[in-house]
Amino acid sequence: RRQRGLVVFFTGLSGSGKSTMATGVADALQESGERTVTLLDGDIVRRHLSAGLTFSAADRDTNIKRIGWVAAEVGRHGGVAICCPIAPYHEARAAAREFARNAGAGFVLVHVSTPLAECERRDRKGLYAKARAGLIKGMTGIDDPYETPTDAELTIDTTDLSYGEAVTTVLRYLGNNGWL
Ligand code: GGZ
Repeated sequence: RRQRGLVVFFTGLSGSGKSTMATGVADALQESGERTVTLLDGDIVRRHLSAGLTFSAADRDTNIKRIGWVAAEVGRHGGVAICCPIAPYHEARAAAREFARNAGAGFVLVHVSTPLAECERRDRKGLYAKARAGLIKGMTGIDDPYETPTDAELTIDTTDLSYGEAVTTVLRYLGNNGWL
């Protein structure tokens, strides 16, 4: 019998480790051969599904609702969708959860809670430095809001975690809750 669909939705600041963890979880599930996995990575979504959207509050919400809707459709058909946008607003995250619920899919919100200071220390794309210098406006965590989730199934701070430990934490949660 086909397994129930699932949406694993990572949220957190730029540089928090969301995308890395999402990729690791997606690879592990894919390799297990048990489930078909669709990874909706932030960068790729913004190049295709959400091409043309800005980082205004309204466009961020549109982006998250599109991701949430597609993820729920994947879940409707028994697949696992893994998403990793910043998703700074509670309301849009709640809408994504509701889409999944209406599609009969599970929804696991993973808050990647790595603090701003650590994300800024990593600054892999140099965006925080640019934001501090005033070259970029509306950078999440600097001069744009991030509403900390109060409804996350899992909260993971990657500051002192290896890649393997971070991925294992999510896989263990999914296993313990009957998703694997
Ligand atoms: C936040 C920004 C911004 C601003 C460009 N604020 O580290 P990254 O580079 O790869 O991840 C960030 C990505 C965020 O896009 P999302 O689609 O995930 O955002 S949202 O969920 O809010 O719609 C960052 C880059 O885009 N980026 N400008 N102003 N991140």
